[in-house]
Formats: sequence, structure tokens, C-alpha cells
Amino acid sequence: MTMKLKSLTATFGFALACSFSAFAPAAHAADVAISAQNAWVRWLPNDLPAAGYVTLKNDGEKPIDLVGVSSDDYGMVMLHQTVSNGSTQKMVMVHKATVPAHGTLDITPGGYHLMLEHAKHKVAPGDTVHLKLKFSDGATLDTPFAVKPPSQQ
Ligand SMILES: [Cu+2]
Repeated sequence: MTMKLKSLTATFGFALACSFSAFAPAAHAADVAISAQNAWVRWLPNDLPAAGYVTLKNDGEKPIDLVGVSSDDYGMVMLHQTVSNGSTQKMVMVHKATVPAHGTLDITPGGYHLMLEHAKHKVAPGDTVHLKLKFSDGATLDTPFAVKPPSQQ
């Protein structure tokens, strides 16, 4: 009796694993047009807000907007754009940024940045934080960002 139960469990477990692995690769290839590269955080001391930078690549046929960012590591994450007004620079909050079809969007110093405020735990250079990037096609990219010390920025 014990033997029979064990073999049933094993068979069931195998069937589950099998159906998952058959399904996952197809869904991945069809749905995810966006990938993230070179994701890092400009860390500043004394609990100052940090800035996240990343290059987004769109392999799809249509432009896709970055429409939201959230994180388990920070209480507040916003998409900001640095705007220069003659000799002065200021940053403004924007609600989306477009990744062109078959192109890239550089969220890099001087352009866009992800403003990271109210860290939920101590974040230090050498850490990895995770940001969830949400896109207009419904995709979400859970992206690891390398936290860099001021000397490596
Ligand atoms: Cu900002």
C-alpha cells in the first residue's frame, strides 16, 4: 500500500513538471518583446534618493511604453526626466517613456532616471535591488539593478 501511494505521487509530480516545462518557453517567446540591459543604481550616502539607470531593448514590431515602476526595496519609485532650461536643469516626473520598435530607450544620466526613495531596508554599494518595470503591452520585467558606489559612477 505504501509503495503504491509513493509511485502515484511520483507520477503526478512528473506530469505537473512536464506540462509546465512544455508551456513556459512558448509563452515567453510570444509575449516578451522587451529586455533590460546594463541596469544599475547610482547610490548616494546619507539616505539621499538614489537613481536607477537601464537600457531597454524592444525586439517587437510596435513601440512599447514603460508605464510604471515599483519595487519591494523602495517605498517610492518614479520615472523622472532631466530637462534643461537654458543654463538650469530640473527634473520632472513623467508617466511614460517609449521604447521604439526594433530600438532601444536609454535611461541614462542626463536623460531619464528612475527616482528611488524611502528604501525599505539598508541599501549599500555592492547590493542588488529589484525593480519591476511595467509596460503598455501588459508585460512586467522584474529586473535586478547593481548598486554602485560613487567611485564607480
Ligand atoms: Cu529625479
